[in-house]
Parts: sequence; C-alpha cells; structure tokens
Amino acid sequence: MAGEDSLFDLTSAHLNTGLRGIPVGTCRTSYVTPLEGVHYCGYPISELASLAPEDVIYLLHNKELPNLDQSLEFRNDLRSRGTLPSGIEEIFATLPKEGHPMDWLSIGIHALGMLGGVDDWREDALNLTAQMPRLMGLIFRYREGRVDDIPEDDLKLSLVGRFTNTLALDGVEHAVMNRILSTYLVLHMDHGGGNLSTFAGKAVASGKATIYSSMAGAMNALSGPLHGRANQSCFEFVKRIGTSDPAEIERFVRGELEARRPIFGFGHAGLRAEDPRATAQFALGEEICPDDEYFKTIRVLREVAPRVLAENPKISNPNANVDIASGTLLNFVGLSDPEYYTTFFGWARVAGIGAQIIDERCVMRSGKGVPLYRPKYIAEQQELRHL
Ligand code: NMX
Ligand code: MLT
Repeated sequence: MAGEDSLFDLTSAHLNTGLRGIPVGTCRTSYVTPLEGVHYCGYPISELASLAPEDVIYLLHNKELPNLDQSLEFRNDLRSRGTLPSGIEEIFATLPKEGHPMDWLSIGIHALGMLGGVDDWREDALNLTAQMPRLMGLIFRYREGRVDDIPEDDLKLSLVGRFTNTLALDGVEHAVMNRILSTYLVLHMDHGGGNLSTFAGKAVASGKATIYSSMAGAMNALSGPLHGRANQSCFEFVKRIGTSDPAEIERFVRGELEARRPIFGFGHAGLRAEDPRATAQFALGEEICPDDEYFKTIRVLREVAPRVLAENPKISNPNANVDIASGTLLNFVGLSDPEYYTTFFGWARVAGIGAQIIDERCVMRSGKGVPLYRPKYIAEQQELRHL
C-alpha cells in the first residue's frame, strides 16, 4: 500500500509481527487512543463507567445513548429474549468440572446456538446478550456442583441482577456485587477492532458462520494467558505479593523482573498512559473496599511498579492496565476463584463483538458486508517483490 492516501507502507519488516498496528478495516463501535484509552462511539470510557450495562449495550448497537423511553424499551426487549432454550443444563451436567470456565463458556455459547439460534445476525446477537447472565450463573452452579437449589431466572431484574440472583452466593450484598459487576461489564465491553478476540470473532463471522460460532471462537481467543486470561494471572500475582509495605513491594517487583517474570497488571501494546479502565476501577475500590488487604496492595503497587518498570527503556508503557484492579474487586464481593475472571471479560465482550459483527456483516460496504477474511502469507522461498 504505497501512494498519496497510503495508511501504511508495508515492508518485509511487517511480516510475522502478528499484524501489529497494520490497518485492516474500520470500526464503528470504538477506538483506542494512546492516552485516553478506549472510546465507545465517541465517548471516552471515563464518561461511561458508571452507566448501566443495558444503556452501554444500546450505545454499541445503535451508536447513540438511549433516552429514557428507549432505555426502558430496550430493557424490555432484552427481557423478552432472556429465557434459555431447554437442554443447556443437561449439557452442563456432563462437562468436566476441572475444565477451565472459559471452555465452559465457549461450549455454552455454542450450545445456545445449536438449541436456539435463528440464523439472523441482529436477532442472534441480541438473544445471546440477553441469555448471557443466566448462562454465566449456570456455569458457576454446574461447575461447582451447586445444582440443587438454583433460583428461577428472574427476568424482571437487570442483566447483572439476573446473574447475581442465579449465583445466590451466601453472605454477599447483592447491591455491592451488582455495582462492581456493572462497572466491570461496561469497562470491558469493547476495545477497538483489532484486539485478538474481536478480530478472531469477526474473522469467523466473515465466513458466514453464526453469531454463536463466531462468539465461541472469540471466547477461545480471549482465553489465552496473553489476552483475556491475564486478568486471572493478575490476581494470582497480587495474592503472591502478600503485603502492602512499599519497600517490600519494590523488592518483590525487582525480584520478579530478575527472574524474568512479567509484572502483571502493567504495560499495554497500544496505550501509553495508565489505562482509564484501571483508573475507574481504582476509584470504585477507594469507595467500596479501601481497607481490603488486596486493595491496599494494589494501591501501593500502582505507585511502585511504574517507577521500577520505567527503568527499562524497552518497556513502552510502564503504567497500570485494565487487569490490575478487577480481580481484587471481584474477590471482594465473594468471587474469589480467579479461574472465573476471564468469563466476566467474555460476558462483557459479547456486547462489543456482537455489535462489531453486525456492523461488518450488515452495514459496511453499503450493507454488502466485509468479504471473507483472506490475508496473504508469503512462502519463505518467495521474494518480497511478490507482495
Ligand atoms: N513486566 C515485565 N516486562 C514487561 C512488561 C511488564 N509488565 N511490559 C512490557 N514488558 C517487556 C515486554 O515483555 C517486552 O520484552 P521483550 O522485548 O523481551 O519481548 C518489552 O518489555 C517491550 O514490551 P512493550 O512493547 O512495552 O509491550 P508489548 O506490546 O510487547 O506487551 C503486554 C504488552 C501487555 C503483553 C506486556 O506489557 C505485559 O506482558 N504485561 C504484563 C502482563 C499483563 O498485565 N497482561 C495484561 C494485558 C492487559 N491488556 O492488554 O490490557
Ligand atoms: C483489550 O481490552 O482487548 C485489551 O486491552 C487488549 C487489546 O486491546 O489488545
């Protein structure tokens, strides 16, 4: 791609780099700037963090925030789509409990498609969005063998409320859990077009697989430790620190770097400042759990780690990323097993990836849709002139 309107001049140096930074399309739902992070339909995430997930899902699908009537109508529409097709619980009853929750999520989404897909991009995307809270709750229930007293799905509740109601954890204040989960969902719904799971989901959809198959593919991509599953590793890392003393934390960070292990919760491929999604979660933690032991640890880590990481000039962003605080907040409301954390990330992304798939399949190129993904690979024996 050379010439006056060239966005990018490709050279052999761009081969085998994971398409890092190479423009491949346009995105209607969100973009990421190095300093302000993600914006959904033009709104910086910092302005959306405290909105209800339903309203932000509406934004991603309709490219504008709803007014009150639209918001109520959309919530009712989601309620009418929320009931799971029968057969899911029987499938969950057969899955291995030692399987990772992300594999359960991927299988669950596939099963929803097999049992209730209608082969329409918009309908299936909205149906899946509405079914996710119950599906998520059932993953916890069946994987943990707590199947005897599962409450009915209460469709009058919010999306997050339906999950909390299905999970029914003892001794947890539902209002606090709902607040933390609502913020978590809003912050994680979308992150531009090129993050691995979104790209993978859109690629599968370009072959005209269903939303369910495409989303299951996206969840498989999200499950890797370099992508979504980093949030699991991050809380495991915070637990290993075991102190909020600044000097001890600095020793710990230096020790990890000497042992050539990553400092989880810091750094980003595209951002060049603290991720506003981290800033928003720190603010929520200061309000909800300022004295929690893990929160005290990450509060100090947020000061110490960037200073130590910045000593290495190779590290392009030493600041906190989205994963630094989410595990601490989830743990505070009783979601103490880090293996589940990426499923919340996946639940959130169903909104953004679903909206992006609809845009690529039904809106772009005047409604014709983006063609089948088919990038070119150069045989090692070929010359670059064949590009
Ligand atoms: N701890 C240790 N080393 C780091 C870190 C970190 N937090 N961040 C960057 N580096 C290293 C990186 O591994 C690379 O080393 P090498 O040249 O030996 O391959 C070098 O610094 C330059 O990396 P960057 O270009 O700054 O970042 P890159 O795009 O390669 O990696 C991450 C981005 C997110 C993979 C990286 O910062 C990292 O591994 N962070 C820790 C793990 C983590 O928190 N992951 C969650 C990511 C969430 N998110 O993307 O939002
Ligand atoms: C994301 O939210 O998807 C992560 O920050 C990773 C990315 O944007 O590449």
